[in-house]
Amino acid sequence: MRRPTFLLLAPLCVAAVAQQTDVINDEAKVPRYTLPAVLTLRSGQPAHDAKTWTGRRRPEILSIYESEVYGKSPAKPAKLNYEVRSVEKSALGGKAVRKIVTVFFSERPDAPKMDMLLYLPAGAKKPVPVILGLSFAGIHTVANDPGVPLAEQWVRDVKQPAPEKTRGASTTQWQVDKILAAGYGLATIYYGQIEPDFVGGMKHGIRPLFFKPGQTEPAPDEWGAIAAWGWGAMRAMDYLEKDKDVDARHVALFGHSRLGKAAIWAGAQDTRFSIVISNESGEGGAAISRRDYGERTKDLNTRFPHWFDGNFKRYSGREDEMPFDSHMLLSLIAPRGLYVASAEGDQWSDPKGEFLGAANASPVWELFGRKGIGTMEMPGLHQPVGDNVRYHIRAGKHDVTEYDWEQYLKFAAAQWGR
Ligand code: GTR
Repeated sequence: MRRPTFLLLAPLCVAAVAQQTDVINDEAKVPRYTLPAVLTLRSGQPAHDAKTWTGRRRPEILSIYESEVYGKSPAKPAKLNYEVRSVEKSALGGKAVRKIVTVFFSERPDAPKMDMLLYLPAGAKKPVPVILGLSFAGIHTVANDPGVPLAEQWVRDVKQPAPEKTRGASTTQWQVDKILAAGYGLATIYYGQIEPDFVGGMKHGIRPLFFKPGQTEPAPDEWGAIAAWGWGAMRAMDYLEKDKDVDARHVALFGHSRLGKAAIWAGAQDTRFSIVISNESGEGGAAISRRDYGERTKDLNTRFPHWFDGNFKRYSGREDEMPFDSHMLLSLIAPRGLYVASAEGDQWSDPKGEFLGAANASPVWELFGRKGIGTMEMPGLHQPVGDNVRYHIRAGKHDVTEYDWEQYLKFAAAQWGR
């Protein structure tokens, strides 16, 4: 039986790492820390108004994250092309219009390209808002063939034209019926088409397209895989802006786990996303890095060295020296809508650290006269808090559930007024 490899491997490796003896899983053992001030310029001057924030502080934080964390990404390529490969007018039992669109990053025939699966509510009278998500499988199958190295399987299967075998395999994680019923569309892209997710996967993805002559590795401040996935989401947005059935002013970018990190970083850079949703993005995403609880910078850098840029490696075990922390990253979404969500059974992602990232970013929303999360008290289970910055923690494991989507759709309706 062919099954998405990621779904089989990820829970096992998370469990293995969680058993490391030096990982803190006890709130009483978390050492004290001090966060860098989000509303103070590097010069020490305050950034206490929206103008100073937007004109001076925001670019400072963005450039810190570009150089020290995810790495700089290139601008949109001049030769970006799209092909709408199919339009089915009556998909999902008549509830949806289904489009498959291929985005070509380069004119080179062997260059990577990505397929977007787009569902729009049938019978819509005007352009609809869309939730865009990077996905772990989508319409691509990554086989689980024992004896064949993962890297080979991945390359073999992703190089094929989308076989659509896994379409519909993760219906609980993608609540398409609820999304359509809310009057929104859903667009997904398989992240492995942008760059396969393993050490050495880079050479099969988009990053080499932008190398200078003779370059074989990104420079220490150039993009890692997370930035590459996020860049793919921005290129998907380029297409959505051109699709007349889509209301591109109302596009929410969603991501779970490592793809939650990618969604935050793409949403931080690209203000066309009107909402950013981080589902259990954890360390290197919404969670405060200085809070030594669950996953740490050194775990990311040793287990997933391809995710972040070269400069980020210097912060392993030295979180206190970071000139940034996740509240600063999340503040880059202001004054747009931001949703951060956690799961009680996902302590590796540090739910409280995720909450504190959102809570400590919230003063930036207030500069724009918009309410942020409104509390510094971590809420109990199933009690979403906040206005333009919202947070919840639910029961259950590291996953995306119906409950999560119900909250995201309520948030989108409040943000978009439709
Ligand atoms: C884990 C990783 C986390 C999270 C997760 C995922 O192994 O430690 O940072 O991103 O993977 O993406 O499932």
